[in-house]
Amino acid sequence: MANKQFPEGFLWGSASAAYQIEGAHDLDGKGLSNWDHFVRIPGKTFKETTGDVAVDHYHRFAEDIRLMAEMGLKTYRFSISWPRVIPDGTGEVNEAGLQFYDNIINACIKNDIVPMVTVYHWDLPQALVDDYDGWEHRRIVDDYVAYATVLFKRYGDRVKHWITMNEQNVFTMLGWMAGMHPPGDVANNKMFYQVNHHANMAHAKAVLALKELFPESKVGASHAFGPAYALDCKPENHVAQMNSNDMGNYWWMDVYAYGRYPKRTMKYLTEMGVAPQFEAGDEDIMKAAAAKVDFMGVNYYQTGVAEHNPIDGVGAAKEKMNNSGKKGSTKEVSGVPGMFKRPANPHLETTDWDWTIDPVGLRVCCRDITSRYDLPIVISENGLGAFDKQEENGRIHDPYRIAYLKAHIEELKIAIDEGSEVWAYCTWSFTDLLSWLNGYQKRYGFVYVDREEEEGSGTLNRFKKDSYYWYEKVIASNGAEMDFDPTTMK
Ligand code: BGP
Repeated sequence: MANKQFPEGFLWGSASAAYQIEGAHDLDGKGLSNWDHFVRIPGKTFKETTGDVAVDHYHRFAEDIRLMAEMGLKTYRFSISWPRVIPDGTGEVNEAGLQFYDNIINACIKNDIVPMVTVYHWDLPQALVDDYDGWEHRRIVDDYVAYATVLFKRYGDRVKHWITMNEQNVFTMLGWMAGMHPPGDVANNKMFYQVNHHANMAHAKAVLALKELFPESKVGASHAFGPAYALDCKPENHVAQMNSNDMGNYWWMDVYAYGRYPKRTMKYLTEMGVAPQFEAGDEDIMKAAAAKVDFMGVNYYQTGVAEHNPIDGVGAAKEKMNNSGKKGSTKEVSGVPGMFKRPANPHLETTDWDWTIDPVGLRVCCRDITSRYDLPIVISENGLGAFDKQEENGRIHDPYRIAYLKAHIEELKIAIDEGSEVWAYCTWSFTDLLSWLNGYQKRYGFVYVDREEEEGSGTLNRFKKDSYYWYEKVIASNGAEMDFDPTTMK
């Protein structure tokens, strides 16, 4: 049993994001966000779902945190809504918004749950978009840092773990390349890289600001790490794999950890005329911040495959992603001409939304980070989106989720045994919540929330799923007991 246990003090956690749970989108002085606008454009989200009410965490946070406490959760990762705190994005601060997060933080601490705060999980004040196109303008850097500093000053006495950015690679890729997140731009390579540079500078300056105020705090950014395997041992496919990891992962993680961009990709972007523009001093700031970053945050869901793609080969996907949960509806192979393409992996099962299920991939992430950066790791998200059904007696049997989490936690333990320093494992998510593009039917939580896509469709009441009881045992045994069968419970 002893050597099955995770390191002492390991943070067993779960995660959420403001827009996906809070609701109250226009209450108590909150400003509107880019997402409040985007979801109202017909066809952008599954069945036009919005986060107007979401799972009403704004009014039910006390109950949600009580459920976390009952489970024995060690850390809760949540995000703060920028427009709730600074309605116009810059300038006046909304005290009611700050108070809401005070209440959450205090409730966590009272229940021995370490609060882990994400500064930015995609909901940008719409006022900044109206004013100067948000992330597209360099002005965002100072506004972001001013916002982050408000949070650091207000909560820094109690919050010791900070995540500056959630999945910068995803919100920029879907926002400026795939047209699926705000602002809905397509194949805008030049802006994509520029926006990323702005986000990198915002991250870097916020790290420096935090360390100035609270040198002992722990800070990192959360990257959606999807490692690529080479299709086979053909040398050109190995090069494709290097290109894929460089462009899809190290482009962000090297900035967080080293304060510089990978050379091969920078050369490629320069040749294409889409490399980001720097201001004087940016490189020094990026390096100074990287030296102060404490951990690499990893959101891990799936791996990909890389294959050689000639310069006249396939480009970005034209088909829509599978947002319906109809398994097998993604067939298209996409890629970056001259760099790589992404065929399917015949060795892996997939979810109903066509995401590969690959527990070993989580170990690959940890091993890679340990070798490349030698930084501690926080798994800030990992989980399975599935169709859960509530039975008449109120129970929700989700053995598929338990199997998924168990397999991933086992691989995480192997990574730790192999030398990775892992501080935390946060599942996605604690309660069911809104999936940005996939509505409410794609459920991730330990706690079932009674609602469907239509507003007003359920009671919003909470119910513990089988996986809730299972994770409770995992936490109580510090990872040693993973075979508990919750269906045996009355
Ligand atoms: C990550 C995001 C989360 C969450 C999760 C599940 O990319 O950080 O906010 O949504 O993925 O994704 P989805 O909701 O698309 O299934």
